Amino acid sequence: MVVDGDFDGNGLTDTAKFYINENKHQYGLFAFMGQPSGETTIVNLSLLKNHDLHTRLGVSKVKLGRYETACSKGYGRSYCTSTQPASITLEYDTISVITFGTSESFYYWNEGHFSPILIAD
Ligand SMILES: [Ca+2]
Repeated sequence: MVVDGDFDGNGLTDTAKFYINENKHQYGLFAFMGQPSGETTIVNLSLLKNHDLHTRLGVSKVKLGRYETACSKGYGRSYCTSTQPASITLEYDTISVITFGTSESFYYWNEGHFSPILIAD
């Protein structure tokens, strides 16, 4: 499960990938961010404990555009906040993580770092 894209819009290719640690029963989603220096910066996007869950996860790249979030769909806009807005507009390649049958979250580049947001649950 690997996704390539330019997640931060710096013109260099970045890669997102799940890694599983069998010994610790953990898995994590990591982004490998290409830097102008030629180095790669690694960002840990999420670390989860139930490693059996990985068989039900999918990661993909999202098309640019405007998306309604779970906040606006499920709970009403009055519950939306600055960190969970009613909608987001994606200007850069964005990582989607789907837990099949359960939820979809985006990890999108927002003001210099990745922001997670729940799109559907
Ligand atoms: Ca990039």
